[in-house]
Amino acid sequence: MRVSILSPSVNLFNGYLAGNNIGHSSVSIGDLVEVFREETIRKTMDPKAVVYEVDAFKPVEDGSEGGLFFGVTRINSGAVGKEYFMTRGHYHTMRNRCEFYWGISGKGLLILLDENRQIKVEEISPGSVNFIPGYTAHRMINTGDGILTFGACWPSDAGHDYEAIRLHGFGVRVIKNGNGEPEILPEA
Ligand code: M6P
Ligand code: ZN
Repeated sequence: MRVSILSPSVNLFNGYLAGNNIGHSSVSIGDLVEVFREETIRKTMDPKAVVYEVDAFKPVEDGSEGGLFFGVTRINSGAVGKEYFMTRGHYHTMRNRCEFYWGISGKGLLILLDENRQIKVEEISPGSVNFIPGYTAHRMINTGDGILTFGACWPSDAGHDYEAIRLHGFGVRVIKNGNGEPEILPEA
């Protein structure tokens, strides 16, 4: 029997994924209409400025049952007004599907919102692991001065539901206060 050794197509430690079955997406200021509190400020900003990028390793078909996807997201440091750059945030279309997030570089906060609108905020830093239960929307926020890079692993049939967030929001906003520290405010 001859067994050959293949090099892995994914390298986690540099914060980038490259190789077969890896998709790349980039989300800019112009894509995030009405996501930040200060929509009027967002409209004055360069629409091409990148807020975050996602590399997603999808070794099985999107939507297939039983598989897993693996992503790396890089959120730039920045803000719209006082509100830190963040992901759009989503529930899973299949509401009971869970996910892991883990910190690779930089620092931030993970907002978890369940269907009873109970909110939990968890810190993320290099090496930290966060479990996202089912029925829970999740949004990552870069509260640091550098790029926040985090990994994610989720079921291939989870899907993304952005609509519930667009309609009802996350319940809280994370802003940089006068001391330069993150502060969590109830959504107006
Ligand atoms: C992580 C995963 C992805 C998600 C990405 C960006 O990598 O949770 O499924 O797409 O973050 O988050 P969002 O889709 O909310 O913008
Ligand atoms: Zn998810």
